[in-house]
Amino acid sequence: MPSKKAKANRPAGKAARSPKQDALARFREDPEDQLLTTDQGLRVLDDQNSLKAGPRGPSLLEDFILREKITHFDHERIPERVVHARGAAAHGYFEVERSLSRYTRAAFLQDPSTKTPVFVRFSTVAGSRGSSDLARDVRGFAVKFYTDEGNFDLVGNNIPVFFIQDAVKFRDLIHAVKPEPHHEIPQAASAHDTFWDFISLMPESMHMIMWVMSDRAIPRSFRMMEGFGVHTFRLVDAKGTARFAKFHWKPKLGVHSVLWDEALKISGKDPDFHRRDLWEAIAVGAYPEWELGLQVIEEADEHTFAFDLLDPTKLVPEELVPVERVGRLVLDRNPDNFFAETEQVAFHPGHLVPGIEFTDDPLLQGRLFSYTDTQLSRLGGPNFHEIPINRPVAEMHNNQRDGHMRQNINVGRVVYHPNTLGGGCPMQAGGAAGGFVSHPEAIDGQKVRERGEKFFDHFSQATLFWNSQSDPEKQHIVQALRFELGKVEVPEVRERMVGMLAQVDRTLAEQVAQGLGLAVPKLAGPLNLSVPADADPKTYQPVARKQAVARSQALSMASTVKDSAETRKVAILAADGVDGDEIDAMRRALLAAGAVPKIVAPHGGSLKPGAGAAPAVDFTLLTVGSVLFDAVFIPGGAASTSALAGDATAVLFVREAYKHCKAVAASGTGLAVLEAAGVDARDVLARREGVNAQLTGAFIEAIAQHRDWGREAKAQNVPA
Ligand code: HDE
Repeated sequence: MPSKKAKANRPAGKAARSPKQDALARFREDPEDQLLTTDQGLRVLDDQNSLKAGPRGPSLLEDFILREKITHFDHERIPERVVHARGAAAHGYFEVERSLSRYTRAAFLQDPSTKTPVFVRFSTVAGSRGSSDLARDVRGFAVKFYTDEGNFDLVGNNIPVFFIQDAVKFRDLIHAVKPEPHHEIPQAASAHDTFWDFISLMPESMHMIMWVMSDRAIPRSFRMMEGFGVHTFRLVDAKGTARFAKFHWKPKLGVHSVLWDEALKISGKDPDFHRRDLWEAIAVGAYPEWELGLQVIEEADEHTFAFDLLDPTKLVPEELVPVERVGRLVLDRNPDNFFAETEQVAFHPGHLVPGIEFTDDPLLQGRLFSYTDTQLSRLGGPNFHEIPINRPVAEMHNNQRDGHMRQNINVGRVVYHPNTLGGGCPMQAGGAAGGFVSHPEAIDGQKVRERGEKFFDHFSQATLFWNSQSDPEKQHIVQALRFELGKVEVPEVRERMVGMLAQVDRTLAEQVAQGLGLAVPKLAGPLNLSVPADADPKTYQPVARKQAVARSQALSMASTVKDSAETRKVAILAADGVDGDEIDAMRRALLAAGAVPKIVAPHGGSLKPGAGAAPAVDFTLLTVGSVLFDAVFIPGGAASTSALAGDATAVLFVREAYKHCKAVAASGTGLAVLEAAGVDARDVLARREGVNAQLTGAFIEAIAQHRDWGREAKAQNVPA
């Protein structure tokens, strides 16, 4: 009966078939043309009235249909992730460009014709499930590869280093950043006392702090983020030769961010901004794409660096070890159901395949315990690997049995090994049949609670990061620290933090201090107060080691890809009387460049044109803001532009776009709106004579550039 409507209810799913999609298809439940039933398959007569003793009588306990409905509803929630609770995900595939047999025996990395299905979940770390996408935070970038040899999970972040060096401090870090326990304030924010109190005592976090205070922590889109495996991993080839490796994801669209002022406003206008962006891009077929990059280091070179490869607060500068681009990740299908897939997916850095292994990084070692453990309470028991999204496409046979919500119906009487009654099955594979062989790393050490000597160089790479930033990026870091520390109430914590920043860079500390109304303090006593009880504090203090690289271009977003306006959202600001021909000319050019033009107007429906065709309105000014767009175009049409010039919301729209250094263009009488907004037409793209190829070309180029940072200092004075 309602098939047309039911179809409109479905997400776009044009993705090519894959073994994982075939497997998931068996679990999809589709109500199209079906009758309503209970969980037992009993057809439901009437879903509007409970069973009562007479029309006005009490409900009857025997109404098993009512009881089933309410009971299920009462148990719809599961515990959210302790960290990374807020996320969005998509399906896709991964393929290598050419065989990686020179590094690894992993089967899915041998042949460019192998398309490995993946499920990728992006997330923020600190906030709850319902928090804003635009929090200043690290983003999770977790990839599950469904390979023929079992699932491989690369559970990384969009920042290549981490706050702490040892898993033993993770709980403390997270307790410090989460809302304070007495009043549960603030949500999804590090700008509060407990976080900075902890950080001010942990010099090892200073490199990561530089990254999270940079614009990397407020991405424009998940599609415009880098990803990193963070830890050093091991690749092992068919001969058993092991090499160290760092994993990178390089986005095709480049690495781009929003400004903090935008982030704050987007959180109000559209807290689902990143989630929506990912969904919409995939739904229209603009599939997000990344290249897989590898930094490979011979085992013999392990100790040749100024830093320790096992220290997760350090990166390997690309100038020392270049990133080889080796494969392609494409996301081409939205999930059918958020809970079933995005919420129930369970990642684990210990999900490995032959040819990829972890190292002794003490942060990674702790993670190997945590991820299975956390699923036991989050997903309710040991059978979470049987949930459709978590099932491998590789066959799974073992003697694990029973437990909550077991799905498999294991046949036979033999549930142990060795056995004769089951013919010895399932049999051990052995290395030749693909059994996982752990790299026989030599271990000879004393049992100690210590860390490697080079771990104590806490500031050199923080300084490297700072020195590698462009001036606008440096300014944003200073502003971020002024904001964050400005929210700290205890003066000693603020001061201590500024003292710590002075270890990274004097100018940075001075600029932050100035904003806070402080002098840069000289910290009295040891910098590192997280010292083991019996250790001599002196041996635990930061030591600077000479680094081989003073600046690294790859660390600055200024050097990212800026060659495309694809998927960029452009607001065409218009009102009744607009010149429809100008809209058409600009819209055609934008669509040809892959951009997404939308008409924003004072009212909905369609506009009465001054010339040309009547444009349909996509959004009213009330429901959006320029912070939700990458660029603004104001076409001419005397009645339209005089209405907009007199409309405070429209004027604010333009001012904000200008202030946020976005591409702004105006044609014909559109220049009057610029004037009303106090925007100097020479600072943007303006053509009194109307739209021509030069204007559209320059506008598209400006959009591809992402922002005109040169405008920022001047634009600060625009009231918006
Ligand atoms: Fe995680 N982390 N983590 N983490 N992590 C979790 O696992 C943990 C760390 C990362 O989209 C949890 O299933 C410990 C570094 C991502 O589902 C939990 C330590 C990096 C995700 C957990 C770390 C990450 C998680 C919460 C320090 C970057 C989201 C729910 C020893 C390399 C995955 C869950 C998704 C999730 C523990 C540090 C990345 C509690 C103990 C470093 C992307 O198990």
